[in-house]
Amino acid sequence: MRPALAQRRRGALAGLVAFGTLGALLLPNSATSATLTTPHCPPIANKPHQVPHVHYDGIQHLTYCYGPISIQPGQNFIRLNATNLFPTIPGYITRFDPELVYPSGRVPRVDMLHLHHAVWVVNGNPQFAVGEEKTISQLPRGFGWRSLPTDTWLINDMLHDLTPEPATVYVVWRIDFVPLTAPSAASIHPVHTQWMSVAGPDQQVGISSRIYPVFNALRGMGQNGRYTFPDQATGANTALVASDQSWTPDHPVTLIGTAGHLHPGGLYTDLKVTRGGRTKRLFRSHAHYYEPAGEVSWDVAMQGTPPNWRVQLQPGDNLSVHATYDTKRASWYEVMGIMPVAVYDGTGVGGDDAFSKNIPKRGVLTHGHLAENDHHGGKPSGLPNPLDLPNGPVPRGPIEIRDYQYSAGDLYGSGKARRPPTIHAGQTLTFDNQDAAPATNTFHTITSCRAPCNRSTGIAYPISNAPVRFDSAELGVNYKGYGAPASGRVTWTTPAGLRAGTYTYFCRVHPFMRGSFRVVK
Ligand SMILES: [Cu+2]
Repeated sequence: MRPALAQRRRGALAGLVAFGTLGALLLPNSATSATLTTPHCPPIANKPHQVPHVHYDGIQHLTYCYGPISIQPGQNFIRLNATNLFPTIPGYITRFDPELVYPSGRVPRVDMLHLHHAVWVVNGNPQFAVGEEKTISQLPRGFGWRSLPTDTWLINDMLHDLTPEPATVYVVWRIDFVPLTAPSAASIHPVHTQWMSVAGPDQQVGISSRIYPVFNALRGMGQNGRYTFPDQATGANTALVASDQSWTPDHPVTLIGTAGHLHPGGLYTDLKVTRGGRTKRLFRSHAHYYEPAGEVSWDVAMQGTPPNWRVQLQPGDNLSVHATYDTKRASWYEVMGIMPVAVYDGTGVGGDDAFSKNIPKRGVLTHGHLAENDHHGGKPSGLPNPLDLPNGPVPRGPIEIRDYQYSAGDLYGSGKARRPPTIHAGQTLTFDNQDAAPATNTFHTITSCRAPCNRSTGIAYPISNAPVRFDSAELGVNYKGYGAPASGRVTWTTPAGLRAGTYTYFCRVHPFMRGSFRVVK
């Protein structure tokens, strides 16, 4: 095993301790404020500079730990499961704060293991959602999601293990809950979540669907290094637009709050309204990157609407969501643009008409920089510079990907196997993901990165920034018939007609995997 992998293994195992079994939720009591937790939940730290709680007499702070979940090495599956981890009495949920933890309570490093996304589906409707930016949803005073013991909850999650090591985790949601029996509940107005997503067609197109609502924002798309989806979508990308990219209420409503969900490379999401041919932006959720390298990693927090943001819509108004990515620096594959909007059915709860000038614009960051994002990468690593390596032999068959290693041209290889396999212009190389065999079913990609692409792995390195763009998509077979995120293929062939030069690549799923090949005249 390569030294880097051995280190990773020790690092990952250090976080594993014994875990308990799933137990029943402690019954709530009637104190002015109570803190309750599923019994096996470890202590969970608050996020730094978190958006303040809105306090109510009788409020309960509930922590639900979903798991233990065993994550297979290299896993990148989508799952959908029922859960009974929600309040057992009627009331209002006023805050939703998600987390991912090891059984110790420690938060995994985002470059090793992360919560790619999770969506909580209540009574068939997506109600809460989170990506690795871990936005906290805090409703302003006087609003809550109504919760009943008879509700049905599903969790759709995609947990991504970026390493070849297994792990055990819990997905955690901490909620503020005001029981209907608390006198303060009478002051709370119910909201529901209107799901707004730029991509994810009702009928799956490629890997994009309602359950995996993605599009690609590739280098050079859009204008001046920025690509707004769906506004600037062209060609096949226009088929990826979601039906819930826009929504037209048939009765008066008041919008109470929203925040955007983006992937690295994302700059902002916009919520707009169109009435009688006029369009106005209601809120821009900026991605605030703490990442020193810029807009390239999960070291980011999203802006949510301020507490006094209230927007009245008339029947027939068209609400729409738009996502803008940076396409100057790199290509971003399988990205999202989502804005769940909390909606009150009716008016009389404050706010102004959508076309008023009084709607507050300044967003609120829901938390500060998170320590799990401290491993940025991009430092000297001791890996060879493929530009300096002599020509390598051309493999007789496909380049196999096996045990997270490319059989020819892998920067971790030794001897001739490390040299870039060299082909003549007009020839191609084919890759075959052997790790996609049923026993392991690990997805890999071959994605171009700027040479030498040999620096240390982290949340900001490598990225898909090569002058020549190529990407294999995720080679593998999907879990339980979901059409995503794998492409459903296990082989990929390099583009024909590559010019002479040395090409470097990485795996988007496991970015420590690096390789090169060479084209000569
Ligand atoms: Cu991989």
